[in-house]
Formats: sequence, structure tokens, C-alpha cells
Amino acid sequence: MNQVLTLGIVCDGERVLLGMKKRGFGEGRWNGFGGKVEEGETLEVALCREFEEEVCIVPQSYEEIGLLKFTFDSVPDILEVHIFKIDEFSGEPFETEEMRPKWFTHSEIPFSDMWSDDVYWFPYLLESKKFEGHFHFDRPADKNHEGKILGYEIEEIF
Ligand code: 8OG
Repeated sequence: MNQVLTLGIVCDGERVLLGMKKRGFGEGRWNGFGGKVEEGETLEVALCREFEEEVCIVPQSYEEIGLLKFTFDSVPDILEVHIFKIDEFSGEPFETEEMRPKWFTHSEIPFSDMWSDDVYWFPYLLESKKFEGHFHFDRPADKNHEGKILGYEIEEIF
């Protein structure tokens, strides 16, 4: 079964807004904000709902800039993550039970404390280039183990 998720990164000039995941899947890592798209929701509605729940802001101006597919050895499921670049939002970023937000300049982005694939595709996002990518891992991530990238491809799309 394919699982569809959103992930939004707020970009404000030289800064990006990330959140430290405080609990659950991805705990202890910095990431953008997002999550599973629920039945009947559009990607945009799901994105805005997750932002409001996780960091108390609502995206106002955004575009889908990337599509990432994640596959795993011996698992038929594909994870499809739609990446949004957000240029404007309403409200003020606020810490919630799930996420602690923090602004990072481009040169400070903490890749060693992020998902291991992020270092490959963040440059496209930061340069506002549309992209598609596929990462194949040895296993799906769980709480204690992220899985190892066995292969990947990523390309700019026009
Ligand atoms: O609802 P939940 O917290 O489970 O959603 C997971 C979030 O993590 C969702 O926004 C999609 C995102 N995500 C993955 N895999 C990866 C990844 O490899 N890198 C990054 N940066 N985010 C990911 O599911």
C-alpha cells in the first residue's frame, strides 16, 4: 500500500524553520513539519492542518517543489512524500508537545541530526529547483533504527 505524506519547509530568505521532533516517529531529529494525508484530504489541506497542529502557524504562500519516493528491501509498500516550500505563513511559530521550532541559516542546517537522505535533496529546495527523487533503504525506519540508504536517484524536473 502506498502511504502519502506531506512535508513543508518554511524558507525566509537565508533562514529555514525546522522543528525538533519531541516524540514518536523521527523523535530526536530536526525536520520540516507535515505528516500523513488523511482520507478525503487534499495535500494542501493536510499540510496546513499539520502545521497548525505541530507549530501553530498556517502556510499562506507555498508550492509543491519536490516528490520523494521511499522503498525498502522486502517491503512492497512505497512511501510518497510531497515536499512543499513555504514562503509566507500566518501566526507565530510556537513549541507544541510534538515539535520545538528553531530557525537555521542555510549554513547551519543540522544534517547530522536529520534524516540521512535530507542532505541530498535539501540543496534543490534551498535553490528553489523542482525535484523528484527515489531512495531505497535496507529497511523501514523504526524508533531505534533509521535504515541504511542502499541506492538513490534524484533529479531536477522542469
Ligand atoms: O505523521 P508522521 O510524524 O509520522 O510523519 C512523518 C513525517 O516525516 C512526514 O512529514 C514525512 C516525513 N518524512 C518521512 N521520511 C522522511 C525523510 O526521509 N526525510 C525527511 N526530511 N522527512 C521524512 O516520512
